[in-house]
Amino acid sequence: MSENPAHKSDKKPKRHPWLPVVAGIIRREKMVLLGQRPEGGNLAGLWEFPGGKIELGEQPDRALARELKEELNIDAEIGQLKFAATHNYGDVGVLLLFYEVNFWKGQPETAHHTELRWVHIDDLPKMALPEANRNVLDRIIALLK
Ligand code: DGT
Repeated sequence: MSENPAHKSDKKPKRHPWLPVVAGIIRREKMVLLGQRPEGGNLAGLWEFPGGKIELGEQPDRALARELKEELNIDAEIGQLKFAATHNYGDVGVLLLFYEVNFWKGQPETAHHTELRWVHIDDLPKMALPEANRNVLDRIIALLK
C-alpha cells in the first residue's frame, strides 16, 4: 500500500456551491425599499433588498437591472457597487453584492414579493431580515446615513 496521500482516495474534497447574488439599495431620503419574500419559497416571509441570482455569464449590474424589472417592474439605472458580503447557509454559500440604485422609472410593484415597504433606516433592525443581511446590517445602515 502506498503512503502517498495522493493515492489515498480518488475522491476530490466536496466543495459547497456558491450563489452569486445582487441586491439593490433603493432609497428615498432616509427610507429604503424592502420586499417580503413570497410564501412557499426559500426564506419565506423575510424582508430582503430586491435582487436575485446572477445568471451564468451575466454582468452583475445587468443582472440587478433585470431582477428589478422582473420583481418590481421598474427600469433602474444601477450605480456603484457599495460592498460585498458572504454568508454560509450550510449547504450553500451566498456572495451578496450590494449596489446603489441611482434612478428608476416607474412605480415599484409587487410582481414577486408579498409586500413592498419603504423602511426608515432606524427601523431596519426591527425587520425580519435574512441572516446574510442581519450580519452586515451595521454596514448597510452606515451606508444609508
Ligand atoms: P429562485 O426561485 O431559484 O429564483 O430562488 P430564490 O427566490 O430563493 O432566490 P433569489 O433569486 O431571490 O436569490 C437570492 C438568494 O440570496 C436567496 O437564497 C436569498 C439570498 N439572500 C440573502 N439576502 C438577500 C437580499 O437582501 N436580497 C436578495 N435578493 N437575496 C438575498
